[in-house]
Order: sequence, then C-alpha cells, then structure tokens
Amino acid sequence: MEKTLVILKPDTIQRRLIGKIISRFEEKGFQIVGLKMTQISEDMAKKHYAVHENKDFFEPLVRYTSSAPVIVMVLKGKNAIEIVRKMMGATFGSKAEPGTIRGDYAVSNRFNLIHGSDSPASAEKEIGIFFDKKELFEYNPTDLKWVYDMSTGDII
Ligand code: FUP
Repeated sequence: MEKTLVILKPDTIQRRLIGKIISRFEEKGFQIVGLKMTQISEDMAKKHYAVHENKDFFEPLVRYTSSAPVIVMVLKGKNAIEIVRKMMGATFGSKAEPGTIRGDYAVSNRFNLIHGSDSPASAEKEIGIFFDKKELFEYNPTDLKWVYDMSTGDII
C-alpha cells in the first residue's frame, strides 16, 4: 500500500469543487488517511515548487498556490501515486483528457485544480511537510476486502 499527497488548490475551493473531486478518489477505492484545510504560505509554495524556480511561470505559480485556502489530503492505496496522477490528467487543463479531473473541470494552463505527488520520494517528503504524524490515521475500512482481492494473501 502506498500513500500520496494531494492538494486541492485554491481554484478548487473557490469553484466549490471540493466534494466532486474528493468523491472521485473515494469512489475509486482510495482510503483518506489525512485531510485538512490550510493556506500555503508564499515560502512554502516556493519550496513546494522549487524545481520550477528558474521558469518564467514560477512567480505567478507561487502567487496562485498561496493566494487562498487549499485542502491537503493523504490518500492510501495500491499504486496510489501513479493512479492519482492518471486521474488528475495532464498538467494543462486545455490538454487534459476528458474523464480526468483536469480534463473535466479545468481549461486553464495554470489554474489546474489539483496537485499529486509524482514519486514515492516526493510523496514521503510532501506528506512530512503538510502533516504531523498524529494527523495521519491508520484504520481498516470495512469494505477493503471488496476493493481488493486479498483472499490469496496478496493485494490484487
Ligand atoms: P503537475 O505535476 O502536473 O502538477 O505539473 P508540473 O509539476 O509540471 O507543474 C506545476 C504547476 O506549475 C502546474 F500545476 C501548473 C504550473 N505551470 C504553469 O503555470 N505553467 C507552465 O508552463 C507549466 C506549469
């Protein structure tokens, strides 16, 4: 089982899309093990997007990310990182396939609603930045044995 960090960015909250987007992850079968509303400071946004530091879109990206409240959550599931990225769709709303979150709800090449960790290393780092250990929960969803076939001892 893998954990990944998801941020529902300011446009998701402003456009009242929180419920719709969280529902997709719940309906897919992911387990929410941490969730809260917060506002990302300019400093945190700069750190979060440090790989884009030298790009021309860095400054507006930091402004967008820190401009208003966000939802941060940790999702758990087998191959969660890759599957969540697929569900998000391509970076630009204008390019994202219909059926993906960005494809269905975004047209902008910046306001793209959602962030998801892109590797196990970044998931671990990002979860640590946004959540204290005591804000993450271990529990057994009662339907888990119908989400995965666990009858053989593996998670299939
Ligand atoms: P993603 O992993 O799909 O969220 O995308 P990236 O890490 O490549 O980009 C991070 C954020 O930078 C995107 F969510 C939107 C923003 N961005 C721009 O504003 N302009 C660009 O040309 C590329 C990305």
